[in-house]
Order: sequence, then structure tokens, then C-alpha cells
Amino acid sequence: MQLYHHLFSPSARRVLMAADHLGVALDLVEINLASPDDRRRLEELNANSRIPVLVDGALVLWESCAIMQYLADRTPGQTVYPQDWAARADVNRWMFWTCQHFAPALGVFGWENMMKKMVTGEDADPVELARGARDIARAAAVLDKHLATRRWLVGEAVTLADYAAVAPLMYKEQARLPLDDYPHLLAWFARVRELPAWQRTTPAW
Ligand SMILES: N[C@@H](CCC(=O)N[C@@H](CS)C(=O)NCC(=O)O)C(=O)O
Repeated sequence: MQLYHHLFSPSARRVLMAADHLGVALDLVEINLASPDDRRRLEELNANSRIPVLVDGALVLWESCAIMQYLADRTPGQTVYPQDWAARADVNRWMFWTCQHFAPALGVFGWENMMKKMVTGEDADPVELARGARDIARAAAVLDKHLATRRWLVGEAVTLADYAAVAPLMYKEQARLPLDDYPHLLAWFARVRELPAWQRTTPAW
């Protein structure tokens, strides 16, 4: 299986963490999003022009959370994506929530504080940052409250839900994510950072 990715992409990283945890070997194909040739190659696989994309024979699969679930489903005996229906629904819930609410909110800060200057030369827009801060506060409060009484998002051990949700935090410092008021979220992030799957997928900056 080939994974079209870049080590600096949080969306690709959640797939790399899942693959590492599952012991699935992937043939990594790096996509430089700034290269027109790489973009063309990417768009042949994903009309959205986004990484990651998994190619497994005839299957071309985009959307990081769908790829994570596919990798788990094809791994016999895995426990990171529970077989129990209720537990699995709970994992799915946090993965959808991440893609719909948490990651886009954090992405505003990633773009404004980290990427925008590099890509466009423009400064951060305070109106956009205020909007991002509002959305982050709303989502982070939900996560923090949930984690006040738990070590992991679902059940007693790490699942795909944790790997999905934690990926955009890889730029916590660089993007100046406003998360200081969420101690349970930060404690969970510290726990994830201890995991081999996090450590083995941390890029050398
Ligand atoms: N919902 C998608 C998001 C993928 C995504 O936004 N990837 C970024 C890198 S983290 C990308 O390829 N951006 C290129 C672009 O926006 O042109 C997923 O989870 O796979």
C-alpha cells in the first residue's frame, strides 16, 4: 500500500500514527504541496488536491479518518478500533467531531500564525484569529470536560479517536494554539506524546 503524504501534514500524521500502532507497513510517497508536478500527481488521485491518499491495489482512498479505519479493519486482532458496536460508534463520533469541529478550528490558527506569511507573505488577520479563538474555545471545552475523568477518549486505552484528535496539536507551539486554560486536554496531549506512535512519527524540524 502506498500512502501519499508529507511529514508536516497533521492529516497525514494521524494515518501514520494509526499505521505505526497497527504495525502496518506503508510505502510512503512524499508530496510537496508547493510543487506543481506533485500537485498534478496528487490531483489524479484526489480531486480535492489534499493529502493523505492511500492506494491499495484498485482502491484509492482519501480522507485521513477513512484511511485509519480501513487500515484497522484489515488488521486481524487489532484493538485500536473496537469491534464492539457501541465502543466503535463512540470512536467514530470523536473522529467525525475532530474533522468537523476541532481540526478546522485549530487550522485557523495554523494558517494565520504559521503558514500564511510563508505562503502569501501576508500578516495574520486579527478578525480571523478571533473567529478561530471562539471556535477553539468551544471545541476545547468539550474535549477538556470529557477528559476530566478519563485518560483516553474512548474506553481504557488509546484508540483511533485519540490519534485522530491529537494530530493537529502537533503545531501547538508554532501556531500559538490558545489551549492553556484546558488542563485535562493538555494532560491527555502529554500522555499521547509518550506513545511510540507519536514519537516515531514526529518529524525532524
Ligand atoms: N479532511 C481531510 C483534510 C486533508 C487536508 O486538508 N490536508 C492538507 C494537509 S494537512 C492538504 O493537503 N492541504 C492542501 C491544500 O489545502 O491545498 C483529511 O482528513 O484527509
